[in-house]
Amino acid sequence: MLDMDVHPTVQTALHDTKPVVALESTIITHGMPFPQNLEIAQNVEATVKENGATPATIAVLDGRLKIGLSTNELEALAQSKDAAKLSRADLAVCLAEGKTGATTVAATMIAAHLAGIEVFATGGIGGVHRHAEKTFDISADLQELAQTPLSVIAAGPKAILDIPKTLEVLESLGVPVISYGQDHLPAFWSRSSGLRSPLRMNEVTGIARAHLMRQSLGIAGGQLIANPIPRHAEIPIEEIEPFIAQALEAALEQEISAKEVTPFLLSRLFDLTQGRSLQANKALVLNNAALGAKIAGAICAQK
Ligand code: PSU
Ligand code: MN
Repeated sequence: MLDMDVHPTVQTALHDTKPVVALESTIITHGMPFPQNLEIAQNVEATVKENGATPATIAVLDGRLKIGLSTNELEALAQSKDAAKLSRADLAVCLAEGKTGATTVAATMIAAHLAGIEVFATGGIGGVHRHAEKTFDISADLQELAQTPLSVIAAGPKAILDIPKTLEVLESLGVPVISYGQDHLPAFWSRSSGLRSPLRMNEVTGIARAHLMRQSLGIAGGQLIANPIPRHAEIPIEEIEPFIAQALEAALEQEISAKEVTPFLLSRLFDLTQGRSLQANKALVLNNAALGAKIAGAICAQK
């Protein structure tokens, strides 16, 4: 019943067991403003290629599941104002109704896995929101990491979340959280969350080995690689925290809930930091794309 449109470059790479890196599209439609979103999405694809892998940006366009977008499709998606935000809960309905939507981390993992892709690079994952004990707002991304076998490269949970609770849930779900090259868990715009990372790995080859080992053990789910933002682009946690507090207050006042919470907070932070949050976002997502390509390459080499 499902028939995916796998871009020819992605199809060839997968057929030849060459490295492929999946990329999400909610970051494009709901995470960044136009036209910077398009420029960044194109740069991310170019970075994956420069690091020896084939990029596959994933989205649903007019009811078709796209694994890899053409130049025109990427442009159209970046400009669209009515693309839905698709997580695990929404994917089938969007496809069944012939609509258009951007995939979150959760939905991108599902689609990438269906296509046979094992590595996925993004900016930040969803997690446990602050005050989740009242709102119950926990991203479906966490459950997805527990069941879909991808290595996901992100810059750590965003500091708009409750990071200690996010770590606890990931631990309960059996998701390895591996910080790349440092002891502390990074927190998206900041290199350190101030919390110790559950795991640390320094080598791409080791990360690839752990990915394949998990498969050999038959353990469901993936691994989360937390890659710290490059030093030059970092916004230290003390600097971003007051802005986060303001953004959270605005969300509460305007009664923002469910899927709107994350996009609302990101857009408020963009305004409050006068665009600095977006520059940081750009640097970290490019950094993750490069690491993702290297991990995908190492996995192919070890197969
Ligand atoms: N990180 C960003 N920008 C984003 C997101 C993460 O820098 O737009 C998106 C991702 O697609 C992630 C989603 O999967 O937010 C999480 O949304 P929620 O908290 O509603 O599950
Ligand atoms: Mn949520």
